[in-house]
Amino acid sequence: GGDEVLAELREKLSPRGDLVSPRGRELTQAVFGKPLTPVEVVETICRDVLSEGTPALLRYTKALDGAELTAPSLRVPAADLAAAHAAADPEFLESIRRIRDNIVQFQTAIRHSDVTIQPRPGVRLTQRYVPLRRIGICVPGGAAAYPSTVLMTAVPAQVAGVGEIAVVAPPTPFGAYNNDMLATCHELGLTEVYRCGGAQAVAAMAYGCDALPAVDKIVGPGNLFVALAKKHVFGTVDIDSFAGPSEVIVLADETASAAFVAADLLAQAEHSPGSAILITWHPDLIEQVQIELSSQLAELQRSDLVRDALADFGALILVRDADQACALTDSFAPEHLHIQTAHPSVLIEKIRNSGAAFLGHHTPVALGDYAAGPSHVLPTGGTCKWAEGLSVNSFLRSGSVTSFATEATRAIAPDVIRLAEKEGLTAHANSVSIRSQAE
Ligand code: HSO
Ligand code: ZN
Repeated sequence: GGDEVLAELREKLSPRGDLVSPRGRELTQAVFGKPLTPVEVVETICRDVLSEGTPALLRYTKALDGAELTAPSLRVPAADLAAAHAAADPEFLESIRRIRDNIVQFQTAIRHSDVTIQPRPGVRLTQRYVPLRRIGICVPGGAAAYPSTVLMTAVPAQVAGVGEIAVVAPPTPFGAYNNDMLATCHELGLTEVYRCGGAQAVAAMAYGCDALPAVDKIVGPGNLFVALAKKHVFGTVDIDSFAGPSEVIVLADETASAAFVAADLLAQAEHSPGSAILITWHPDLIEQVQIELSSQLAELQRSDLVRDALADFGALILVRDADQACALTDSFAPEHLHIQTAHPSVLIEKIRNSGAAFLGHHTPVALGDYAAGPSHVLPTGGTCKWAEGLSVNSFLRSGSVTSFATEATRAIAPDVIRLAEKEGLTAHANSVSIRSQAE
């Protein structure tokens, strides 16, 4: 049944910080002198960066990323950002600007604004929203370069009005030495870019060091070590989420195109690891999609990786009807939900849980990944049951503002005093009664 298949997938997709892999055994033996689990690695790195600061950040950048940097060369010079921008493909930069405008338009529209009510004469209650002062963005740089991640994190922060944005990317050809990534930073006016990644970059941003001043919140995707480090420093700073591999559930009926559905599943698997699940109540579609998958796979650049990801984390599930499909989807709670049916807006109403939903045959998830306007940083691993995707509002902190005139305080005083006395807190009661007595 679909239930078991999905439960098994959830299990396989959940990040494991407690296991030493064969490669991890070798690497941790070399760097730490003993085999450590990922959680132990992250705890060690965070502890060292907290106590030693910049030297520990540089030491781990050398030991784990192989880059010998100094405190000054950790930060990408302004001239390098400008040079990357000058060297970038002008059409690429035009796309970046158009996409930025799309993101700004949507994020501006959904930005929380202050709310004030005056429920009774003399009472004024406000919820006000204040941008965070300084945030840090993790940009991955392992298997591919992600200028889109710079857009999908920095632009919402800018719309919120965040004053300072630090970007960290590992010192790799896909990270802090990637021309497109650097050009995107320059285009967006991001001047603080650091050549570091992994747990050491997260720890530096959380605790602060001479070379990298502390931030208030850390966002953005990363590998297991980045995710575990963010979890470790949560509480010292805020984080966006504890993210695992990307996922999609495609719901499709007989109106769906097998070619489109297969293309969408392959796009998700391309994240390798990425989980791609089709749920349909149209039996013919499974077979048609299978045929499309193998013919489209042959044409892809990373076809081996994509094939493996599909085999490990993919599923084609046949259900009785649309209701069963919706129930299964809801319990899996996918990061991405793509509804390719005759009436997608009817089905979406039956599904509570999805990080981001895409409706219709012509709304591939890739539109959201790159250009539509909502951020592509989304809750994975079933966490969309209680978490939400990154947005402008992730960079605002709200606080209340209360103001009572004399008469209003006098009117509410008996209720306050009664409760304070019940709690045995007579000083509380007194601080109110003293005002009711005053003339
Ligand atoms: N699907 C990823 C975002 C992404 N896709 C970046 C391509 N580049 C997580 O939502
Ligand atoms: Zn994607």
